Amino acid sequence: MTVRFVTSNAGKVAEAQDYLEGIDTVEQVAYDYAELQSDSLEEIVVRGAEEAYAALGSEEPVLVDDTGLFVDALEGFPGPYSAYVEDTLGIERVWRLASEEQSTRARFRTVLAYADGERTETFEGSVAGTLVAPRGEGGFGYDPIFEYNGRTFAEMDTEEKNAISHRGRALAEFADWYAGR
Ligand code: ITT
Repeated sequence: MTVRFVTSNAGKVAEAQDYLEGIDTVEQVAYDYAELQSDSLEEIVVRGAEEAYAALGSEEPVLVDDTGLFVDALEGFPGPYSAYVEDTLGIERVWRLASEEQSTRARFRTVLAYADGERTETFEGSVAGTLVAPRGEGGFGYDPIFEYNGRTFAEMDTEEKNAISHRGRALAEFADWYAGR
């Protein structure tokens, strides 16, 4: 069975395909589920996955991913509003804001929701790092300003990023559960 990854973000799909290779195929599906205005990534993905599954019809399960970048010294900003802030301020200004604080520690957090019409399950992953001036050509989104062990996520290939990242950890949990369900 194919898992339909409901997202507008091809970067997320590439990481899931790489991670789930040999377990199942992942197909990107465009469906603009109503993104709940909420502080909780869980609430956003659960609603999104159930809505998408019902709207898309057919049997294949769906996967929805909501991710946020949480800057410690900025009380978790931009968090669930990370997509809006990337579009409006841009990642370089997020780094500048953080660099005026005592600490540039930040964390990525991903919650994945799987829905197949019978059940909805969530899987979570997070990673801590520091924000730096943009470096690297790989990845997407905030990757160029997120440094982990001396390299930004944009300086890693998909496999290296998946081995340590928020999404890689959530995908690991999902893969375990999916294989044994
Ligand atoms: P969908 O909602 O259609 O899945 P999106 O890109 O809007 O796509 P999110 O709301 O989950 O998805 O993303 C929040 C923001 O975080 C957005 O600006 C992404 O580019 C960024 N982002 C998500 N995952 C990331 C990652 O692994 N590395 C860097 N930035 C990431």
